[in-house]
Amino acid sequence: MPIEFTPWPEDFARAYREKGYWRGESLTQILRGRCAIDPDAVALICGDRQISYAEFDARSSQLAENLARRGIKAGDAALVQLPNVAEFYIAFFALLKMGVAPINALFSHNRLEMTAYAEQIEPTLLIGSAEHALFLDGAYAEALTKSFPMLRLVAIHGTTAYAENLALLTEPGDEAFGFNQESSAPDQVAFFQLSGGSTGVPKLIPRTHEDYYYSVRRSAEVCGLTPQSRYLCALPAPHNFPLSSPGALGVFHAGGTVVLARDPSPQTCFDLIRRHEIDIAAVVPPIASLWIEAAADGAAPLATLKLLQIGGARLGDAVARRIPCALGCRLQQVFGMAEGLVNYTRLDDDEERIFTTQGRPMCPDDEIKAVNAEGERVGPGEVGELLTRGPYTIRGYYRSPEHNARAFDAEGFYRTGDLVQITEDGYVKVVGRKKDQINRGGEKFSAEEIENLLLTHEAVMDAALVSMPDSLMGEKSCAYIVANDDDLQALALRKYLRSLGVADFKLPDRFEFVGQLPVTAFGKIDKQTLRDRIQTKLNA
Ligand code: AMP
Ligand code: DBH
Repeated sequence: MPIEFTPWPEDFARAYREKGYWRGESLTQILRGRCAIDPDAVALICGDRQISYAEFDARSSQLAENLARRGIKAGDAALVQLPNVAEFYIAFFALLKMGVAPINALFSHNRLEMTAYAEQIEPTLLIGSAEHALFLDGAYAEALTKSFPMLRLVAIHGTTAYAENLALLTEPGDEAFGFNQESSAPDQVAFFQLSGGSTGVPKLIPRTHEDYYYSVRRSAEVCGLTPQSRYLCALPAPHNFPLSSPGALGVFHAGGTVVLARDPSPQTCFDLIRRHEIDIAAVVPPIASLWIEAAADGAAPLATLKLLQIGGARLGDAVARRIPCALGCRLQQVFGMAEGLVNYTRLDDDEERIFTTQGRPMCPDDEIKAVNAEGERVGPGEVGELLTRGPYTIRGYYRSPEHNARAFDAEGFYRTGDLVQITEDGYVKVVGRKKDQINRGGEKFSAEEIENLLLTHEAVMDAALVSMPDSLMGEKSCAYIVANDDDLQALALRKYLRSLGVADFKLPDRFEFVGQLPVTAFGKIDKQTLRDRIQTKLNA
């Protein structure tokens, strides 16, 4: 059974095909295409390993073969959590070749997130990493297998006593390839992307082969990738930005080389940039600040770096202006979302544009509008919520009819929850947010998710999570708590949240204990007042 998703209306689909955005091709064509052109070119560098396109293709087919032998089949879903290692891409293509839809969890995700994903996709396959605390021993994998009887295979990157070794499953075997290359149809779901969320339960984003392929192809074009491109993947590999904007898939499409960094610190990345003559890299704003600082501290120049892409959270104009001089490269702002729409400043834009806007949509048929509270379009330069639809923006989250009714308007526009200004010539500036989300230096999560967890603590009567400004991260989170126990302390609440298995980046950075929470005229918690309060307190 193909994975369900909300299709584009027939007239839109027809237009997107006629205009060549959708080409009826599976994402697996990215690898196949490069193998036909230059199989010996280096696709991936991971530590000391250099992997050619031919080897990449062969290993992913071998893994598919081995998974198929163990009963994994087209139409299945897989829960995958890997750090930045070559096997992430090898496994991704293996699953695409088999028509198995993966959900690629971030390495920072923990038990709570992983279990919530499993509940939604009912995976037959779990791929994890022995480096992650969850998979150090077999307890969590066993618990998942108990809760999800359809889960039939666990493969772990690294050696464990309890599961198959993922890397070994990619090793060329003696047997002839027999697996059935049964990629799902190009107009069907290829994989799930993750949303930063604005509700209690994280929503999954079904992406089809041809819609995602378009965004990869067009991104590679906008960013000028060639077979000579050498891209540093320093952000978590599964994230939409380093996967597709243009990210690793864009680089593979162009025939270039992806170099994997285990973390985005200047210590790790500067060395890789010099050693592997990196010319393009992508980071979030706080990392850009760390890179600037390290460069000012006399780190050797990054001579080969031509383009630094920054996105995921709002980049301050002042930091933007420092990039070219401090790092000796051009800046490209990228404002994207896993739901689809990606905006880029263009390589030939003038500096003012590059420093002060988050770019413009990559596709001529991306429709964008900024609307006021009544849903009416506002004029150029006025602030409104950004709504969008287009050939690579989803029409619905996975199995979320109620949420979809709110997240999309009657004409199928996705309500991004971002407050923007759209300039006369179609450039977008992000000025704020309507959605109840924390964006902690590019790592996004729903306030409601954490509030719900806090409310399960016996001493917590009421809870509200709001963002507070932070000079490095842009924002951090502050939890306002009404407790029925005067002795309740921040430490105990953090410990409690940890015990629930929530990812560390979602733990409130600060707790404020209060007698009651302010409410609006409608009786809802007045978060703006709380944001103002914490800001005043921090300023004082
Ligand atoms: P998600 O929907 O979880 O993929 O997160 C996408 C969201 O990240 C956007 O809707 C914005 O709120 C935020 N975002 C991404 N890139 C930028 C950027 N360059 N500037 C400001 N916000 C951004
Ligand atoms: O933050 C994002 O989700 C994001 C940022 C830049 C994204 O999805 C993208 C580019 O594609």
